[in-house]
Amino acid sequence: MKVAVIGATGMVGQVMLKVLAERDFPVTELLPVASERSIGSKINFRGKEVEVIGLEEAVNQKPDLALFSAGGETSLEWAPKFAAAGTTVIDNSSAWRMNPKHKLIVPEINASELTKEDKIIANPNCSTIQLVMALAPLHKKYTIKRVVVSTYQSITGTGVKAVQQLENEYKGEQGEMAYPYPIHRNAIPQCDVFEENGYTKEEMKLTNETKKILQDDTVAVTATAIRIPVVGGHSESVNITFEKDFEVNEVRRDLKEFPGITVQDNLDVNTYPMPIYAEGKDDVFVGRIRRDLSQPNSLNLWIVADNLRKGAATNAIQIAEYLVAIQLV
Ligand code: A2P
Ligand code: 11C
Repeated sequence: MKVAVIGATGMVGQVMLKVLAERDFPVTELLPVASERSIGSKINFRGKEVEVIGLEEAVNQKPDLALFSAGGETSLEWAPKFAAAGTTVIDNSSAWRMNPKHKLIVPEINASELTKEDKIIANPNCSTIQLVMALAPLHKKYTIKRVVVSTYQSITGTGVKAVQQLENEYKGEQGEMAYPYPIHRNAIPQCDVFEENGYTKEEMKLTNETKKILQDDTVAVTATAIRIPVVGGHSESVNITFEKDFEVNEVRRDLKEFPGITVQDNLDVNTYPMPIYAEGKDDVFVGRIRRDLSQPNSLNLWIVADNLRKGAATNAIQIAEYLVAIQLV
């Protein structure tokens, strides 16, 4: 299969290449694509050097599949051109996510929505993916009324510039700032830009994308997204109120049984999810599962996942694997 990775030199693109190789995705030809300034440079794929090409050349080569992670504008302009050439696009940007004509997919939850008509498929935001992974099985069984989520997000979600900012701050050096404030020894209550309603874009993605994936607008979601000086994964403190009551042990079992979730919840030995252990893994880790003692039918959870893997590259490649398995690509 001819596979184009758009944004192959970027933070998520590099992880996409790694995950394609690790999972033995049937790539017969790889087309690594980046901006003009990278054309002609070499990237490594499965131990071989491959030359980076531009978007025009890639579309002319009519790949079977294109994985996009080069920002919303590139996706808006180029995904339709690839689709018109017969390529199936899986897009990691926010460009198509809330467009009602496009599906927003987390394979464990709603891959069965996909049909051969879907030529541009949206990959959700990283913090949304790990949240809905835990919500989906619980919503099915106990019916979620409301979710209150606070995130503790890795700087890798912002990209290379943020990683550089933190490294500069460690060393006490001046450099380009990805954030309006220092991130070392800090917590910044702003992920992405503010909208008119006082929430950030990241917070609104958590609200809106969750409803779309669960196919249920009645699920109320309120979010606060915080950037912390961590690499390796996003963490989320989640409070859920259900319509029906539950047994905590049964919830633990429901989560354990859901594909792609690993429960890490043993207080006797201080076991709970943390980004240093989630880093490099494909699963979503859930722990601190406990009843909210302050009101009926309510639960508290702690969810951690590698935002570049399940939050981006792995989820996109799992969508591709599903399409291959049912012969849509
Ligand atoms: P380049 O490395 O040439 O800038 P990140 O999210 O880590 O910043 O990475 C963004 C990725 O998207 C990089 O691979 C970058 O390529 C690529 N990219 C950015 N703008 C464009 C564009 N206009 N056309 C194609 N690729 C782009
Ligand atoms: C962050 N969630 O950590 C962002 C990064 O919509 O795909 C990914 C942005 C997106 O800041």
